[in-house]
Amino acid sequence: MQTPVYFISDIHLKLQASPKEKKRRESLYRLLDQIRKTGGSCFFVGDLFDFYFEYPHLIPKAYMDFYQKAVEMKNDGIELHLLLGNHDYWVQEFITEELMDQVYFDDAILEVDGKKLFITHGDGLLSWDHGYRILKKIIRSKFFIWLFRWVHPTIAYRLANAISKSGRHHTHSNDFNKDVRIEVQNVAKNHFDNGFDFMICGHYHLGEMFSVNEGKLAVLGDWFYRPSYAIFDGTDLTLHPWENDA
Ligand SMILES: [Mn+2]
Repeated sequence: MQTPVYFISDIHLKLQASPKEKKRRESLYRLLDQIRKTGGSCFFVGDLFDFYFEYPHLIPKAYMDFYQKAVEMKNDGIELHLLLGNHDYWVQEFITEELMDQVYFDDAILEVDGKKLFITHGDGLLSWDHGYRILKKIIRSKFFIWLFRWVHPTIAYRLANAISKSGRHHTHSNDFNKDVRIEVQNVAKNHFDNGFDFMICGHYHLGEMFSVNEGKLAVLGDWFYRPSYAIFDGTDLTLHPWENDA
């Protein structure tokens, strides 16, 4: 994989256009344009889309500007990687074959310039999250996806939009975040004990970096309140805020 590798997650591109959404996308595209200038790879660590479900002959039109930007990046020689999150797991050939260089349906293990990286979206990682892990298995099963495909797209997307609007996944209580910090660091420690140098995780919207033993853990921020990205330059992993004036 080409370095530097940029890691971004939880952008949650919305189905519904709004002035706020337009500003968010413009800010994202400024970062992506910067990546085009430096070269390297861009690794989306899940929940790039707030909802994505692809049908054999249909793709969502709400993300047209992103598809365009992705093509521009590829034309400039940027490698595009997408590890799927709990909001955008249901991709098919358009994403896997046309848009991205590589798509990961599960956690990814990378070896770049002699360093070992463990990359996970992070959903279902918490030890007490038993119910979610079962739900995750169901909604990712071939049968569920087959069944959902028979729901008319207009109804499927209306449903998704309603769920997305009611979602409060962007802010978590302080107590929850405290537990997450402890838990994710425990998971990271385990990986570092097994030879990994770095771990990158999304989903929890923290935008924080932790040193655990000899390793480093980045829990990426979301693109609502604390846009941030991590860079692996071939030696070290660092976390950076992006246009973070809110
Ligand atoms: Mn997520």
